[in-house]
Amino acid sequence: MTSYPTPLLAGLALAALLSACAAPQPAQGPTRPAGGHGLDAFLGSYDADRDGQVTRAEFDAIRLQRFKSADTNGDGVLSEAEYVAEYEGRLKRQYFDQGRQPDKAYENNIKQAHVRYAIVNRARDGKFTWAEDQAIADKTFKALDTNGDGVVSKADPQRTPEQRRQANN
Ligand SMILES: [Ca+2]
Ligand SMILES: [Ca+2]
Ligand SMILES: [Ca+2]
Repeated sequence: MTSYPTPLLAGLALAALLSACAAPQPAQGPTRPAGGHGLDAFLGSYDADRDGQVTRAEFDAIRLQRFKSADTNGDGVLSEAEYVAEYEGRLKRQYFDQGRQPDKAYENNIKQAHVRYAIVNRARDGKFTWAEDQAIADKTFKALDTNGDGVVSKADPQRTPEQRRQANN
């Protein structure tokens, strides 16, 4: 049996309910499921209701959905193979939607997914947990919500790569 933290699920369900009341049109899902870099890619990957902003609830709901679908053996943690397979599934869909054949960039993206796994699975124990994912989600979301209003949108001034480098030093 896999157990995910139920208060989080309840919170997500509530958030989904609230946003469904606020926005009568049905959610259409993200435009760019396999993502990429930058604010546009982030909005494309996580703005499920396509209102131009990503709430923390939207971000968490999609991450949880990905985590659960990636956990094919249902043990509650992601192995490297599970993590990469889930990413590859999304990448395949994106290529299919764009009518593209797998190319050099595709192979590089898969290689990058292996590199990412090594980074996210800090303990190097082959068990990437939902708690580890949430810690990364916190950092990612805060880094993009530069105006600190709790949502990520085009209203958040993005740092240039140069500024980002300086901030990291
Ligand atoms: Ca949204
Ligand atoms: Ca697993
Ligand atoms: Ca913001």
